[in-house]
This record gives sequence, C-alpha cells and structure tokens, in this order.
Amino acid sequence: MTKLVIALTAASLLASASAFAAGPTLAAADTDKNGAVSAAEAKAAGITDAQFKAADKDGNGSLSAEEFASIK
Ligand SMILES: [Ca+2]
Repeated sequence: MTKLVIALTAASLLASASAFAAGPTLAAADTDKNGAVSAAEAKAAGITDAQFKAADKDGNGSLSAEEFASIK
C-alpha cells in the first residue's frame, strides 16, 4: 500500500511538472471553445509567434489539440 501511494504521488508530481512546462492549457487558451487555438488566442495566452509557428505543423494558422500539446 505504501509503495502504491508513493507511486501515485510521484506520478502526480510528474504530471504537474509537465503541465507547468507546457504553459497554458488548451482549455484556457481556446477562449471561443472551438477546439483549436488561433494565432490571436495563442498570443493572448502568452505563446510567442515562434512557438506558434513551430507548433502549427500543417501551417493552417490554428493549433489543433495535438499541435497545442507539442508547444515547448
Ligand atoms: Ca494547424
């Protein structure tokens, strides 16, 4: 039981650390809730133009959930 608690604690610490590294969440950045993050929404969420362009792999000018998750 103790090992399980330690494992769960470590897992939640890792999860919160990676969430912090990724910056704003999609839900927070997607202010019109259409499931994608536009350039304007990204900018408002504090994502730089360079980060946006690097993440917009298909170059369509908005970030899908997968593209948003790839922001470093
Ligand atoms: Ca895109």
